[in-house]
Amino acid sequence: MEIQESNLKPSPPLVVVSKIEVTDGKYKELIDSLPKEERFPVSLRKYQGFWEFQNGIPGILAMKEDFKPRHDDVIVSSFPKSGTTWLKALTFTILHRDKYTFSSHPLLKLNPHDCVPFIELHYALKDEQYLETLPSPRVLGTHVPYSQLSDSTKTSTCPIIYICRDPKDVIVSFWHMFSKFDALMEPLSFKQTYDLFCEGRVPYGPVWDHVLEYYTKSLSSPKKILILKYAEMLKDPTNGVMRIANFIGCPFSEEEMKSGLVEKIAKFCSFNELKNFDTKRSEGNLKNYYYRKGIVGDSQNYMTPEMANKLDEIIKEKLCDSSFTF
Ligand code: PAP
Repeated sequence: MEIQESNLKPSPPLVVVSKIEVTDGKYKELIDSLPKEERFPVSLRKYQGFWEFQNGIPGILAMKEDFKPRHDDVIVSSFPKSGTTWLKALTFTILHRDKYTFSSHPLLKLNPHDCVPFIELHYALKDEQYLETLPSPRVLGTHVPYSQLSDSTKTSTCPIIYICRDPKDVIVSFWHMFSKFDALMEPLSFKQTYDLFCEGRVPYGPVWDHVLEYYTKSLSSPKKILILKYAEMLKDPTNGVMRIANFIGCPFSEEEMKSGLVEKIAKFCSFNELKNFDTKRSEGNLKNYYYRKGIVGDSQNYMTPEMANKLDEIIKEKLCDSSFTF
C-alpha cells in the first residue's frame, strides 16, 4: 500500500522528550532512584548503563515492554548524529522503490524522520498507536541501545540496520545540533560538550557501549543486524545502497542495476539532494538540525590534536576487547 503523505505526522526533534512531564508514579519513583547528570542542560539519568533524557525514560520503558514489530518491519538504529537521517532516507527509498518515482517521492515533501518515525518518541508522547496506522512494510527508527529494545524486536526476524560514525565527528555534529535548541535549553560550550562526551554522559551515551552492543550482536546474528559505517558509506554510497537492499531481502535485479537505479537512489539520498528538498520545503527557514556539512573529519576544525588523541585513546581502551574499529 502507498503511504499517504497526508497521514504522516511531522516528527519533532527527539529532544522534545526532555520537556514531557512525567506524571506516572511508577516511572517517577524509578527515575528518582537513578543516577543523575546535571551538567547537561536538561537532566539525564543513567538507566541500565546508558544516560537518557530523564523525561524520555518512560517512553523507552514503555517501548521495551510493549513494542511488537510486524514481521516485515525494518528497524534502523544509531547513536545520535551518526547518519540516522541518511540511513532512514536510504532504507525507505530502497524498500519502497516500486511504489514511487523520484519526481513524486514522499521525501520531496517530507523529512526522512516523518517517513521513518522514532519508536521511542511516539511512546514518550503516548502516541504509539500512530505507529500502527502506518502501512506495511514499515521502516522505523530508534536511538536506544540494543539491550533496551523490546524482547519482541530482538527475537523477531525483522532486520536491524545500525549506522555508526567516528565519535569525534559525532561530537561536533551533536554540539551544533544542541546549540540550535536554545529555546529549549541553555547551550553548552564545545569544550563542555566534549568533556561530557568523553565521560559518556550525553543522551544515549556512552557511544562506545552503544556501538559495542549492536556490533557484538551482529557477530552472533549477522542476518539480524547489519553494521554500516558513515565514512564507508560516504566513500562508496552505491555499495551501501546494495548492501542495504540485500540485507533487507530486496536485492536489485539485473534490470534495475542496468538502468542505474542503484546510483540514482544513492544520489537521491545524498546530502546535497536531501538538504535541497528540506530547504525548498522550509522556504528559507531551514533549522539545519539534520543537514549541516555531511563530511568526514570536521572534528579537526573544532578539536586540538590533544583533544582528538585523548578521545581516540578512550575509545581504543573501551574497545580493546573487541575487533570493532570506527
Ligand atoms: P539525528 O541523530 O539528529 O537524527 P543524524 O542524522 O544521525 O542526526 O546525523 C546528522 C549528521 O548526518 C549531520 O552531520 P554534520 O553535523 O557533521 O554535518 C548531517 O549533516 C549528516 N547527514 C545528513 N544527511 C546526510 C546525507 N544524506 N549524507 C551524509 N551525511 C548526512
